[in-house]
Amino acid sequence: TPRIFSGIQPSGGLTLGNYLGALKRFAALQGAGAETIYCIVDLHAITVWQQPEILRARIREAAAAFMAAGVDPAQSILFNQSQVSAHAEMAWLFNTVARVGWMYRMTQFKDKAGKNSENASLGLLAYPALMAADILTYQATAVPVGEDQKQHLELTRDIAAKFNHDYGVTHFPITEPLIEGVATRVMSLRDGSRKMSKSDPSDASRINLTDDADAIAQKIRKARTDAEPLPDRIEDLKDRPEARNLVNIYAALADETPGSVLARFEGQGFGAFKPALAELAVASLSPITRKMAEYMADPAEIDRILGEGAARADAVAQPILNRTKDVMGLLRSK
Ligand code: AQP
Repeated sequence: TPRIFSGIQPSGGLTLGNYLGALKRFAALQGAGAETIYCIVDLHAITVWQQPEILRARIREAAAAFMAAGVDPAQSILFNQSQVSAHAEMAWLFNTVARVGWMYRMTQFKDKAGKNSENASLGLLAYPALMAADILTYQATAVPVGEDQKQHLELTRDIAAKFNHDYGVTHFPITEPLIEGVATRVMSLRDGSRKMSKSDPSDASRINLTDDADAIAQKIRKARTDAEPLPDRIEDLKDRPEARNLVNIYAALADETPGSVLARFEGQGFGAFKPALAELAVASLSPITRKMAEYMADPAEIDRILGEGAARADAVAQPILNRTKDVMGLLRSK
């Protein structure tokens, strides 16, 4: 059976971008004849500074968001990365396979390290090797992600191929990225050229999964747009990134194509479109926000679920890690 793996960083409150690009699809992929393994990647989050108490809360909040979005811990394995030591061990092995030059080429490293990259954590540079470890420790065959993770997935494939080649084995699969749908890159509500991101300093740029109905409606009302009416074809929004983004968000929330959304709103301006989008967003997200709050009310239960998920993940990961060590000639007691 195909095995699907994906993760989300608890580096902030999750956004509509994380929901449409990741969580909603994670839930949809369950029970479709594949094994699904989903991870809150806390070891990735600490590649930039995290306040310990806040991080702990955000790991639980992310777990609540997964479940509220429909990830069922009985159907999928749901856990946090640092509880399964195979991730960190495999990442070290991959640090010896990956090349330094591969890491410097990553656009996410360049973006997050900024001008003073000498001062970035070594972990931020090695981030993609840990991500390859997350995926390949389960020999996962497919990874659903948003567009921004495409380059890291190509690096995962490069690491798998180099490992297999260097050691003359077919140990690791060449994982397929699943970048599908109209919401693979949800943009900021304030700037149509930037990705909606949980770590954007402007709260108005994103919709948080914890936002209430008023906040959602207000952010959509204030979203940057233009004064033109909507056309009937999405291609005609090529040079209007903010407008295109809102139409794509509508389509993704409604499970429609952008074309069918435009067929309904053609010729209308944002005075009509924004209230309709706000209503749809509130109707879609409110049940998730409510369920998240219910889960968050019982942190001990979240910890129990994550602990159980970690034990199941560990059972899959250990034999693959052991086999990797054997292939590399590392001695272990049997
Ligand atoms: N704007 C987005 N549109 C579509 N998909 C998105 N994803 C993130 N932002 C968008 C997808 O969500 C998954 C988890 O992402 P992540 O938490 O690993 O980190 P990220 O991609 O770096 O996302 P953020 O929100 O921008 O986090 P920060 O601000 O911490 O860097 C991935 O599948 C991602 O593609």
